[in-house]
Formats: sequence, C-alpha cells, structure tokens
Amino acid sequence: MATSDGGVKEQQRSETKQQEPTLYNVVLLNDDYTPMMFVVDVLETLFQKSPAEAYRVMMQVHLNGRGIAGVYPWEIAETKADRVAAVARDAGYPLKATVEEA
Ligand code: TYC
Repeated sequence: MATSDGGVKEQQRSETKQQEPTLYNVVLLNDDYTPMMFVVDVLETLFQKSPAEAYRVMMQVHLNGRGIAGVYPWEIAETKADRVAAVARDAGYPLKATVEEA
C-alpha cells in the first residue's frame, strides 16, 4: 500500500486467517482373528462411535479390508492408533490401525 511520505506499507490483513491443522485418518485394518464385537467395542470406546456406527464401520473393515475409524490432527491420530494396538495386544488379538493423511 502506498503511503503519503512515498513509502510503502505492508498491506494490513483485516481478517487474520487461522490455519486449520492437517487432518489424518485412523484406518482400521481387517484380520482373521479379532472378534467382531471386540472391534465394535474399540470403535465405541476409543473413537466415540455410537453402537450402530461402530457396527457399520466394523462391517466395512471386515468386508473391504479397511475403514476409517476417525479423523484427527497428527498427534491424536498417532495416539489413537497406538491405543488400538495396545488394547488389542493386551487382549491377545492382532487388530491394527494405520494413520494416513486425510
Ligand atoms: N474379520 C474379523 C472376523 O471375522 C472381524 C474384524 C473386523 C477384524 C474388523 C478386524 O478391523 C477388523 N472375526
């Protein structure tokens, strides 16, 4: 912006835009050993899904090999995926989740 003294002032931003954080999908993977009801329970407890939505996502993973459990900023997505592996390991199941850019 030109000023009266001939200088150039930087354009003021009237609305400072907040940058949204990049989001990541926590992707649940199918396996042959984890019981369906265990997966439904994980989706309800770690991903705050309703019973109906948890069942729908579980069946999507069971039939298609993978499905999105939730969408979060990086740190939270990584923590959720780690928690999935931890609760599954504690229960003796191979259930795993990966994190991918949304
Ligand atoms: N395929 C598993 C079974 O038949 C169920 C299952 C669903 C496992 C989703 C993992 O992410 C998963 N018991």
